[in-house]
Amino acid sequence: MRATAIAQPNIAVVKYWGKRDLARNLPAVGSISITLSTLYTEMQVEIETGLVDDALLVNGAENRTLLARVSNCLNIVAGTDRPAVRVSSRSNFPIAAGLASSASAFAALVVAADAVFALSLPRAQLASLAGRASGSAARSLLGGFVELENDANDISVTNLLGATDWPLEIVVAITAPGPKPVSSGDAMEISRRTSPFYDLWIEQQAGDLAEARAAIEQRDLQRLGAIAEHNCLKMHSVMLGSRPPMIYWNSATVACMQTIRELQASGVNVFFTIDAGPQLKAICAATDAATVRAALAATDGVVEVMQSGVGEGARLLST
Ligand code: 2P0
Repeated sequence: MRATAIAQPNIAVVKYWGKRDLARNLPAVGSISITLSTLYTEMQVEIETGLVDDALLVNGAENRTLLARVSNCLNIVAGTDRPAVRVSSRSNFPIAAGLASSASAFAALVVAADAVFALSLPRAQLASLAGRASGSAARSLLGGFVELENDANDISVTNLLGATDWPLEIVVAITAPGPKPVSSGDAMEISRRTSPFYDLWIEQQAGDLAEARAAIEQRDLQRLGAIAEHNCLKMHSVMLGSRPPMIYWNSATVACMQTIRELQASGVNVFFTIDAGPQLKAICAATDAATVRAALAATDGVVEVMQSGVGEGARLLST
């Protein structure tokens, strides 16, 4: 028995930062994201007779570091009595570098596991299970513009707009493709325990979500950009104020922000966001993507530029 699923990462315009419940990996705040179309992770899960322990290949190489997290996610989906499986993932973009590779990986994993173990779980439940493995993964179960709502006991995801409702482009400036020094999960906990700005971050999130929701409903890119840049820089301020301080940016990240400011000053409707890594993501109308891409590619320290439209949620490719 074998199943293969595909999922795209998502980029949050209102960020998830901080956990309310570590054991169940419940986020402390809601978030809103855009699911990408061209970056992807394909995940194959295979039940193999005689296999004693789970095995994991990531881009063709055995990966023991991620194996425990993958096994744990499979246990959450299918229970601990399940047979051992061989898991193989392949991503077409750098992993663990602030490009939401865990979102696409765990979204694809739950969809493949659901098929291989013949569970036929509803999508809402798959999103909740993916979120247990990686908070942002829940959002990649859906396409388009997705809100993750955070109630007392669980999370749920809803579509604010479908994949074709607002044809934006996301231009990703890669400034350092290597893995990040501190995982998002660890960094969130350091923020919660030590940042003097953490409580304010949590307190203001409902207002930021409402503003982003309204901007998306009106398809108002300038309004969305204003709240998304504010929310992103506020999240990084929480990290800057932590002890030890956490700075995911490098000089090229800052140069990219300046490039976006120059584009904005010249009348291009574009905004940026940055996650737990040094890459900058610029979001603009499809008609401006070539201009934005050229400007970021010409920015000092940018090693590669990737581009994506808005994509669909995780789905099964084959069984
Ligand atoms: C986000 N990030 O909303 C935020 C912004 C990074 C910065 O969700 O610990 O890998 O696995 O639940 O999902 C990255 O965090 O964290 C993330 P875990 P995850 O996209």
